[in-house]
Amino acid sequence: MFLLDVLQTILLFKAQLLSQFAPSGRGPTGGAFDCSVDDIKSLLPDGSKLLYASHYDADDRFTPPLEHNSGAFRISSYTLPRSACVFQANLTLPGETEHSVGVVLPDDWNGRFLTAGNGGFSGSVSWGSIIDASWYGFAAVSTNTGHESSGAEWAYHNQEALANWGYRAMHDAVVNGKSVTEQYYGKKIAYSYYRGCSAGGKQGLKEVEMFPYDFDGVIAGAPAWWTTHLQLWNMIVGIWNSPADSPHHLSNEHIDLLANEVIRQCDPQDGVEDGIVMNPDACIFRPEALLCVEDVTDLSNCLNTEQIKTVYKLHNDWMEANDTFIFPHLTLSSEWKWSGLVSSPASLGTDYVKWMLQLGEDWSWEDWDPELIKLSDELNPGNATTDDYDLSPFYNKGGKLLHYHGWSDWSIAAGSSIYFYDQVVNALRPKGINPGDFYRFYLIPGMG
Ligand SMILES: [Ca+2]
Repeated sequence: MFLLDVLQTILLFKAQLLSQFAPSGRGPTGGAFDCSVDDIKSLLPDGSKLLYASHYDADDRFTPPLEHNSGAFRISSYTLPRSACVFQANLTLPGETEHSVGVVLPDDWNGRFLTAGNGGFSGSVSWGSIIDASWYGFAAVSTNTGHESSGAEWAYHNQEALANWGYRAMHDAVVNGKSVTEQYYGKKIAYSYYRGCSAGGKQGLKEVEMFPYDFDGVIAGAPAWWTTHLQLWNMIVGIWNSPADSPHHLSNEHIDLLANEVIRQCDPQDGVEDGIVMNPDACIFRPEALLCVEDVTDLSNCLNTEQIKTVYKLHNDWMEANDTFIFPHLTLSSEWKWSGLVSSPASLGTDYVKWMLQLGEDWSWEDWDPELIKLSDELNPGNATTDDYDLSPFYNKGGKLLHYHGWSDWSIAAGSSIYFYDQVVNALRPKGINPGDFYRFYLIPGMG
């Protein structure tokens, strides 16, 4: 550590010295380096490949090149809110692998550093998030987590790629992003933050658990933290509602009918009729209000008894043999988007089994077997699950964690965040740590 500190001091001194002779390039006032390809290349670790670096004025458009961002759900064009240096580079990771990082360095830097998370199976730089951050003056970094793909095929027989996705790429992006930022501006970073939602929420918690010194503050939204169970749950709720031609299947019309009935019954129970259910777990809901009566002819406006059983299954925790709790239930008021999850077994689950549990492309949801839960726990692909609940190292170094989850979340049951919070409380209270001193958890009514 001492040697690293000395090295950093020398580099910073060099940067300050150089700044006196800096060319009038495009970069921060007084900085030692400008946004030229040569300068940015010199800031990167050995073995890196700088793909491009350009300076943009405020209101200029930046379009990430498709060839380096093919895993994005769609290629967008962004307006730079402030003048900034933008670059993308491939950095090396163990096992002769690499990941791609995008970096935005605003000219008018606020002295802080922000890392942005990803979504889904997370295979592309989150350009929108880091460009947004530059509006506030943050220097910001995002990684593609080691692959360019929104699916999970890359994980098949590839433990290095799984480790990159699970935690290695993110940590590497933070370490190198910080180093580049401090060299570029010739100043130490005052504070380092993280922001991410869904898969990004999980990445934030993983950092808190594995690399507590990376961040001073972390915002983890709706974290997909329980990878080993969540991905299977994403699929099993669709299996419970399959096949589509069975009497127990809830069609999209029936789901809409149910969603409206939940709001009709639950909204007023919190005392304010505003279309929002303040506390879904406090609502007493009776789906039987939707039961088809005898001789009804229009079956699209009511539910049969088999469909009511499916509703019960979806509104209750996933339990397996011997009362084993696997995953929490979908909350009341999450029904508005159930069609996106339960219409058929979701690829978030089937892709997970095929490529991350390594069962291959021939596996289909009809092959479901509860033994897969055990396999998932044993493999814990990429060590991505964040179940090391003892957050005391992060607390002890002064870190702050802000965690939120929408009560009406239809893709990651809100109860999984409640469960996580409770486990942290169980881990920290006996150590004399009051979680409220550094960890705030918010459930947000109406947020999906
Ligand atoms: Ca209400």
